[in-house]
Amino acid sequence: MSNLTDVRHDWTLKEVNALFAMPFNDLLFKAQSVHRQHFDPNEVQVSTLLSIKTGACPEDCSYCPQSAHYHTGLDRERLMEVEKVLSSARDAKKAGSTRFCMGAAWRNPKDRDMPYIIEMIKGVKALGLESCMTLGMLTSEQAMMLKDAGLDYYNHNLDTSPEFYGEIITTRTYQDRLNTLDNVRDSGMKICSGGIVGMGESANDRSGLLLQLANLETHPESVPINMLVKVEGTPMAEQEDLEPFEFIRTIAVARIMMPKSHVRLSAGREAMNEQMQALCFHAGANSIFYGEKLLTTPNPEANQDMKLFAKLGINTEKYEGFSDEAHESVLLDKVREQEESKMYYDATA
Ligand code: SAM
Ligand code: DTB
Ligand code: SF4
Repeated sequence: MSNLTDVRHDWTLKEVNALFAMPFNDLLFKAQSVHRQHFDPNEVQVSTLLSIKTGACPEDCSYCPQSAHYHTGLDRERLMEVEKVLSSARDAKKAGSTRFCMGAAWRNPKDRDMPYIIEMIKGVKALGLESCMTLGMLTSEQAMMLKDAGLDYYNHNLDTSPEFYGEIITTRTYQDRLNTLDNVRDSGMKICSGGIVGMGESANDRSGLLLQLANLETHPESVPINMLVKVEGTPMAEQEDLEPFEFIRTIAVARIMMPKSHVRLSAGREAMNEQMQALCFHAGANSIFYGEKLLTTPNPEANQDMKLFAKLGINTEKYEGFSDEAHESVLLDKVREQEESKMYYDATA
């Protein structure tokens, strides 16, 4: 067995399954111990998402509300104007977010889109935010263009194990995804890559996903673990809930296997209570998507998250561009606003 500071790339399925099978308290203790070797245990990084091009995607990812293959009632939208994107980025910064993630419902970006994408990256960087994009598959030339524009992170998820993958998506292969990750890595950008659980996969598939991520030559710097958001009209709408402890275990095992990566408690928080989220942070999650919307589905209100952080004594990670005072004052304003609206409600109830 490895010790708490090892960063390994040679995990076996048997070892991963053995981590999942540990008694819950032992697993959480191990994950928290690993976490403390590399991170401040009371600090969480916050990222805000924006859908810059929504719906009508040609891919058939069976969890996704944006696929043109399903009828989810989502209005399709063209690529957003650069100024509108930057206005959302300013709001995200005001709300205390340090990373701005822009997502497009594309199989891959087209050449004609690139000038706008590049302007968006430059604008977000100029605001002093970290930038992230998720635009589908990338060629090595496209990855270099994004890197040259200043993009910090590229998100491209493996989603699940290679074995289960074919039951979820048929329009692109697992190898296509690995190739895009290679192109992003070679460009020098940081990688954000994770997956979704609760899609009806087996325990071996959850292990298999983490095995793929942790055995990459370099671990993704960010690892989003999404709980399936069930959307009416998709083939996954009626999927049975994943046992909540199994989700927390997935976070813990990801933390142990990729000790230096930020593990993000990603989609699905809207359906989680505070206690469950607190256990995820205890298991080593140290990043969230912050703001009332993910790409197209709801996320907890920023005020709710700030209140939870206050209850847990969690601070949000700062970014170079932020002074401590500016950061604190943004967050305190948020909590104060919430308190005032509660007092008003109590007084008028
Ligand atoms: N179209 C690009 C792509 O798929 O490569 C980027 C955007 S796509 C919406 C980004 C990721 O969102 C997907 O890889 C998937 O992991 C996640 N996602 C999409 N729908 C989801 C859902 N219903 N529940 C949880 N995660 C979801
Ligand atoms: C990731 O792993 N999760 C985010 C982000 N990367 C792009 C997306 C979650 C999408 C949830 C469904 C929706 O809001 O459309
Ligand atoms: Fe399209 Fe991305 Fe949704 Fe798949 S996950 S259908 S590629 S937007």
